[in-house]
Parts: sequence; C-alpha cells; structure tokens
Amino acid sequence: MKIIESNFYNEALRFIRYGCEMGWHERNAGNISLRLLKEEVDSVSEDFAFEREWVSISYPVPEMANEFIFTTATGSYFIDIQNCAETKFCICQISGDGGSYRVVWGGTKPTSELCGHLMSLGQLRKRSANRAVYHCHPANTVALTYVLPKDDKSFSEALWESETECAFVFSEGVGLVPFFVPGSLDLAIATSEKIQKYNAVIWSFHGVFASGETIGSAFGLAHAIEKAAEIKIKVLSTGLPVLNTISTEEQKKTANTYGYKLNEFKD
Ligand code: 2HA
Ligand code: ZN
Repeated sequence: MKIIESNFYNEALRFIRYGCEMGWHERNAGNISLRLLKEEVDSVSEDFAFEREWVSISYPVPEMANEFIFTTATGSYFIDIQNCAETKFCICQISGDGGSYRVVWGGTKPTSELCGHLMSLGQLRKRSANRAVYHCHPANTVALTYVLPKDDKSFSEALWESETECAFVFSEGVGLVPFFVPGSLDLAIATSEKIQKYNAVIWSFHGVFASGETIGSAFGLAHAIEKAAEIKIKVLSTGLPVLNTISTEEQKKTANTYGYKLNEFKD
C-alpha cells in the first residue's frame, strides 16, 4: 500500500485540518508524531527508500531503537497541508543504537521538535499504549500560562474545575514546563520528564504537547485542555467574583464514576 492510502496518514491529515479550524496552527506552528506498529510499517514499506544520510540525534533514544516514526516535516504550514501533503510529512527510521535517524519517506527534514517527540514517545511506551503526540498553539491555554502559578498542581486544578469531564479525561493532571526556546534540547528534556507522569504537557507561552493511543486521541486531549482553558479565561475575564465551582469532591466523584482516580497533589 502507498503511504498516502494508509489510515495513519489520512487520520493525521484530518486532525491537522481540524486543528487549523480551531486556529491552533499559525504559520508553521505545530507538529505531530506517531510510532508506527510493525503491521503499519509492513503495510507501507514498499514506499520506503533507504538512500538518505543518517543524522545524529542530540540526545540518544535507545527506547526507540529500530522504530519507524511518522512525523511532520520542518517548516510545514499546517493550514496548507493539503497542497503536496506528502512533502509535509516524513517517516524516520531510528538506528539500532537509538543515536541517529534517517528519513526513509517524505519531506527532507523532520520537525524541529523531533528530539522532544522521540524522547517523549520513548517514555510513553514504558508506561502506556500511547504512541502518538499532537503539538499545537491554542491561545487560551497559552494565555493561562501568563496568569497561573507555574506548577502542575495549579494548572491541573484550574482545568479540572473548569469543565466537568476533565476529571476523567486527564485524571492524572497536566504537566507544566517553564519557558524554553522552541525546538531546544532543554525543552525536549523537560517535556520527556513530565510525560513520565502526565499524558499532556503545557509549554509556557507556547502551546500544548498531548499524547494518545492515536493521533485522534492525542488531538482530543489537547482539545479538552484548550476548552477548559477557554472557560477559565472567560471566567477570569469577567472580573466578577467566582461564586460557584466544581468542588474537589465532585471532581473525585466524577473520576471514580468512570473508573479513574483523581491525582492528589501534595502541597
Ligand atoms: O514546528 O510549533 O514548536 C513549529 C513549532 C515548534
Ligand atoms: Zn510549537
């Protein structure tokens, strides 16, 4: 099968289009990644070419050795993804020692955030079935990083109390990292530390880095976070006293009802 006929490719195209409709992808904003399953690799490997150079990865990822990663190409404008779409994605093969990659299909160079994606996908596979990451720049979540204290607890609690279903959609909470230069190794390291505990990490002044079992579920998590952030921003923007909220007891009860346990942060 051709890659452009595969489910994973078409799912990525669809969700990127939804992300654009949400206003999350200005200019070249956003990137995604998916660790391909063996059956996915086998189904499209006729499209691979193994002629391009190996490129070293600034932080080796032994957990990802020999894996194939479907990702977006650097500089891709998501808003224009349909135009020559096959040049806006690429598939990278990771070397046997996890120290380098080569592009075996698609655009010439993977996303500038490749290192963060690889390190985080490596952590995720140790503790979950999550093998997809969706990164976007949603305005309300970013706005919250200017006004809330910079810690996981403050963000998790602010989002849980802003929309009832957050208590089970991300019962573990969300991680928060401070400012880092986009595409930097420091950002990749900080993110991969937080992703050991949380399925989503908020990048201060920048965006959301959400994971899931599929691109669709990673997108869904980013969407739930952004919706709750939008409600929180609207509530704060009224300037009115907050008379009502979803109490911690109500959040716990919601999580428990759906088979989850709300993370309890220590003060
Ligand atoms: O790829 O969003 O974080 C552009 C970005 C970098
Ligand atoms: Zn970004």
